[in-house]
Amino acid sequence: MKPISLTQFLIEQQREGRINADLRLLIEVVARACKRISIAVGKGALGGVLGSAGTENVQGETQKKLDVLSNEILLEANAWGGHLAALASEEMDDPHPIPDRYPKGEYLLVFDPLDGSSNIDVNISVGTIFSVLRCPEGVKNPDEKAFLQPGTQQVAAGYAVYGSSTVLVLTLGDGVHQFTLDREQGNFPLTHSRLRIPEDTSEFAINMSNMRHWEPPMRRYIEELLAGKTGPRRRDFNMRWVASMVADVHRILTRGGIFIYPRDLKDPGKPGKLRLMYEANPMAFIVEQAGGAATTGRERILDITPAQLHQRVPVFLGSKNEVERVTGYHLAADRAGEPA
Ligand code: FDP
Repeated sequence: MKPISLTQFLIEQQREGRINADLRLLIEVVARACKRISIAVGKGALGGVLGSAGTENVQGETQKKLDVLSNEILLEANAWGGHLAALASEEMDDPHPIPDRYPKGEYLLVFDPLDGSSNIDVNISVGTIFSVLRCPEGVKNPDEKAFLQPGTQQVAAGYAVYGSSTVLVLTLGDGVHQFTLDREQGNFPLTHSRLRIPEDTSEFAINMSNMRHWEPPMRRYIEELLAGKTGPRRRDFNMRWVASMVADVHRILTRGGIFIYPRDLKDPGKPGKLRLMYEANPMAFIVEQAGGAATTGRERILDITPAQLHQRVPVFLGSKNEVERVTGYHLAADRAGEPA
């Protein structure tokens, strides 16, 4: 049987009363923008888009030309449709209002236009991550405060991976679904419904080069994995680290695993590397919807009320039993009053 397309899937969701017409349009527009980003990424050096843009984002990170282009594509695609009240991007200091010449809608869109920037120039998978919130009632001109909602308030989240194929993974709060870009037809057929992350895994993803900066419970957990069959876990574990969060999370969604970007003490003022609103929240929503778990090592990511748009958090997500184990190690160390 021919798979249904993203458009058909969304119409069915609307008929079943799960989404309204505006949210359907929003997802369609984001998917169309991802298709354009996919084309730009796929052109590589031929598109003249590789390399640095010579600018820095709000976090002080050097922007790549493709970071800037992807951000512009998402902004332009979403500004005029009438479905959004405002947008916020990892690449912009402040929320982006909808220009007065366009109608405004009830949703807020938050995105990381191109995740895994350091992999752009070396032909390794990168991606787009997005999250959709409702604009608080009565707010006509949403500022940063309107966006500071816990992840439990997300009405949709998804990501696209620009890899050997382009996939779009989506949750509307009722399971996780995967669509694959058909490059000839230009549409996104549904290729996997109701993805499930196995509860157990023997695969972990972490940047091991930071080990010396980790907190003791974190070191304990990884040391136990590395000890393999002869250690307390009594089995061998394998490591994979693409260094594009989208690609690492996609692998975990496909075959299980645990992804960790812990707090480290290299820069004690920084609670982690990854951004709560652009990366952790949408991925946590997706992972939980697929039966996995997502914590900061201490608390559920989706329960955090953000204090700032660009806030960072430690991230532990994926196969439930591993996330619960390492979270348990952190909580036990805190209870015992172990110094960090
Ligand atoms: P990048 O810095 O290349 O943009 O979003 C940050 C991120 O990539 C994630 O995609 C990735 O998981 C992580 O940082 C990679 O961090 P390391 O440089 O420490 O490997």
